[in-house]
This record gives sequence, structure tokens and C-alpha cells, in this order.
Amino acid sequence: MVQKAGAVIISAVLFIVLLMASSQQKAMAGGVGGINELDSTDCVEAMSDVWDGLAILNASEMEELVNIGKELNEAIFYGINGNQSVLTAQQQQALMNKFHLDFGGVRWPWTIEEYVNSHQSGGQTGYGGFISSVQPVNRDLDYLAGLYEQLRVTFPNDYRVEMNDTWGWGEIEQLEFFIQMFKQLKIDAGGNIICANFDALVDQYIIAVSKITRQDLEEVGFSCAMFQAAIDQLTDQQRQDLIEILKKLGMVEGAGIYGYAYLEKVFPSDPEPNHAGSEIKAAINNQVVASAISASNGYYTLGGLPEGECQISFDKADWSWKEVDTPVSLGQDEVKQMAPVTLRLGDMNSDKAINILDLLWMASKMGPVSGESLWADVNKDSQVNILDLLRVAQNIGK
Ligand SMILES: [Ca+2]
Ligand SMILES: [Ca+2]
Repeated sequence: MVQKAGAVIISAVLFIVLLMASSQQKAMAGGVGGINELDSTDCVEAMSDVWDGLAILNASEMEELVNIGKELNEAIFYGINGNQSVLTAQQQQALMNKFHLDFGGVRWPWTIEEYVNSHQSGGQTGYGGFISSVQPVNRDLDYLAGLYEQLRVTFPNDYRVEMNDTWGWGEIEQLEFFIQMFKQLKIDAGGNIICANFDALVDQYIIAVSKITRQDLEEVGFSCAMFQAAIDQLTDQQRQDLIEILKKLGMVEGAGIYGYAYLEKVFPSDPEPNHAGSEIKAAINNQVVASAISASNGYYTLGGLPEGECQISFDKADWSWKEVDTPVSLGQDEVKQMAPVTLRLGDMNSDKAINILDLLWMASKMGPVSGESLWADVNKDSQVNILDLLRVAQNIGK
């Protein structure tokens, strides 16, 4: 669930940028006969809501957004941070066959970077210039039209022609899709794209207005899940940055928490454990309202929470971990960082305490491991003996 959340956020951003790029590309396609082209300045004016939204970001946030866009595109086609590509080789082949699109065709973040570094607005280059250009007062339409044209040519000609002629999803449709995604796509505070929302936008602004079918999109891997998977490959910091930026853009719905849930080492000299698999649940009046699973480094995000008080529990089912409970109070749409939590070894009877009852239970399981005595073998040497009891005794009262 954590990964899903992150992916959603990234997806939204990526989607937006891609749409933007598509729109721009088509606008640039003006020179190609038969394609229904748009004037770049008209496109830029049609995107006023997008510029209004981006105008509240500062230069470093905009730069981070573009950099995250790069990471997402690389995740989709190549994989990042030790992961495999989100799209399979087969899906990438289908994407090329159907839409003439590959990694080279989605270079929009690099295009934006090159453009802002080589053009000025408001006397500034770089992302400061971009942010200056999108301000509602004295919006720099010439600068933005130039950027739009660069983005348009980033997309391959074959893609532009194919989308227009074969699929009937031309520049006008692509621009509208992009604008609506920017205005309507939502993620939760845990970074999960709200897929029902995503799918509704795809239905309304792709399927309903073109010859592209759901099956076509599935074959090329284009889905809410794909964008989520790309978000999942970001670093924790990038994911958190993305949530914060999208929150500023009004794309985050509901409150949420994030942080780290660690598993205790059996011995201090042990290597760092794999912290994956702890379940983090939020409950109100003992009713679970949301849950997430920690990643291998312990990171989790949990979104979709209402304003007010709720109880957060941390536990892991596969061993004798002691559940940790902590209350949290959230404001409307607040995203709160939680203190790190460490699950401790030794709560054999799952009563949320480590005490003599747990030691007595272990003592009744002494000998070679079999069945439920597996839990009592905390040092995993296949024997339940005094070493295990001594280790759990260290955690009494913790
Ligand atoms: Ca206990
Ligand atoms: Ca043992």
C-alpha cells in the first residue's frame, strides 16, 4: 500500500507532464499536413489554469518536480534505484508499435530543463525565470509559447501523426486531457493515486473522444498502476517532496501520516534487518479506516485519513513482535511525520506486553523447533533454549 501511494502521486505528476508534452508536441506539429494543429500561443492561453497552479510554487519546487519527472520516466522504461523497468519489454514494444513512443519520446523533463536554462523571463534564467513567467500578472506568453513549442518537438513525428490519424486523439484532445488531469486528478496524503479518479479521467478524455480502447491502453501498460509503480521506485525523500508539492497544487485529498517502522535486531551486532512487512493501521473507534505495509527500509505512508483523532497500530504477523499503538491527531488534509517506531521481540501471547507470561510460554516449548514453538526461537537456531529466554528477558517492560 505504501508503494501504491507513492506511485499514485508520481503518476499524477508524470501524467500531467506527459500530457503537457503531448499537447505541446502537437501544437508544434503545425507544419505537418493534415494534422489538426494548434497555435502555441493559443495552447498556452488555454492552459491558464495550469500556469495559475504552478505559479504558487517556488523555483526549487518546480525544479524538484521536473527532476522527479525524469526519475519517473526512467523508472518506467529502465527502472531506478535497483528496480526493473515498470513497463515490460513486451509493453514497450507495444508502445512503439501502436503509438511510436519510447523513452526518447518522453524527454519532456529534460526539454524543460534545457529551455529554462537557456531562456529568460522577468530577467531571470533557470526555474526562477519559469516561475516568473507563469505569474498571473504580466504572464510571459512568449516565453511559455517557446517552451510549448520545444515540448511539442520533443515528441517524435511518428507519434504525432499516428495519434492524430490512426487514433483520433490529436493535439486538442491531448491538451484537454492534460489540463483536466492537472485540475482534477487527486492523490491521498500517503501518495496513493486515487485510481477511480484517474480511470474516470481516462474514460472521459481518452476513451470517449478517440479510437483508443481500454485494451489498447492495457497492451502498452498505460494505467494508474503503472504510474504508481513508477512512484514506488522513487527514494523516500523524493516521494515525500512530491506529496508536498502536489499538496501545494491542491491535488492531495485527505490527511495522512508517514514515517519509519523498524524491526528490532536479535543481537546488536546483527546486520541491518529487512524491515519490510510491518502492517500499519489507522483505526477510529476500533474500526480500521486505512492500512499500509512498510518497505524494506521501514518507510511507510498512510493516506486517506479523516480530520481528527485516530489510533495508529504497528505490528507484524509472522513472528513474536510486540504491537505498538500510538494516537495521532490530524488537521484537515494534514500530512504528519510520525516518530520512528521499533517493534520488539518477545510478545508470545500477543497481549501487547512482554513479561513473565511470555517467558513461561517459551519455557513450555523448550527443545527442537516444531509448530508454534517457532515463535519462541527468537535467535533462529532451530532450538528453543535458555538463550532465547535470556534474549526476551531483556525486553521485559519495554
Ligand atoms: Ca505478552
Ligand atoms: Ca533458539
